[in-house]
Amino acid sequence: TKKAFIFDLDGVIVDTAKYHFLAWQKLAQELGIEFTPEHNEDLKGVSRVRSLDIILALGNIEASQEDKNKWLIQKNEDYLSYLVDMDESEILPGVLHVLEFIKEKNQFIALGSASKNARPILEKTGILPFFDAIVDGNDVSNAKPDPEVFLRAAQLLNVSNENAIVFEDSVAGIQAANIANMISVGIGDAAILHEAKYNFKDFTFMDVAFIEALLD
Ligand code: B16
Ligand code: MG
Repeated sequence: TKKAFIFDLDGVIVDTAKYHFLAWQKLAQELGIEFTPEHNEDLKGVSRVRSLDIILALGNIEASQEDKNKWLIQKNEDYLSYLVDMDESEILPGVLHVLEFIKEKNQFIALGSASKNARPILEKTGILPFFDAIVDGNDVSNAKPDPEVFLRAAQLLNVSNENAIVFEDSVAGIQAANIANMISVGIGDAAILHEAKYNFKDFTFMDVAFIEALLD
């Protein structure tokens, strides 16, 4: 049976977390809210709308829906301005090698991301053709740890959950994969991602033999 290898985007394929941080920090500054890199950790894998709520809570700010909508647009415009010059050099180390190996082995590759900006990022970095299915923030209504994003990716490929492998850098994403009965692979700090079935600091630590061993 063919397996589905489902990749999270931010923190797994590209390091866009730094751009999200810059854009949120700019907004926070305007609102007089202190927003640090540590605070930013809590936004990983979290939707845009919830991210804003978390930041406003930090500053004890209650805002109208109108203001919130305005700030969400402003944050996204700033974020997109950082992506203008994005190219393949922003793909995280080891990722291309793994994508190529999975393709060579004739297995499925999918994206399972909370981001509404996923497609342009895959295009700019030149890796869009690798993907057999893309499920992103435009397609789902329930955020990780709800498994919706990964379930839909597996469904699109007609692969059962047990035959899906999820690469994730966020705790919520690992939990979502586990809830879906998929094989969870943490990319990042193993102490933080300890609920994952397997852990790798990054893709340079993942030998293709690991992928090979998951196939049958
Ligand atoms: P956007 P992922 C997530 O992407 C990011 O980790 C998170 O920080 C961001 O707020 C979210 O996407 C929404 O992104 O504002 O572009 O729609 O890690 O699920 O690939
Ligand atoms: Mg992520």
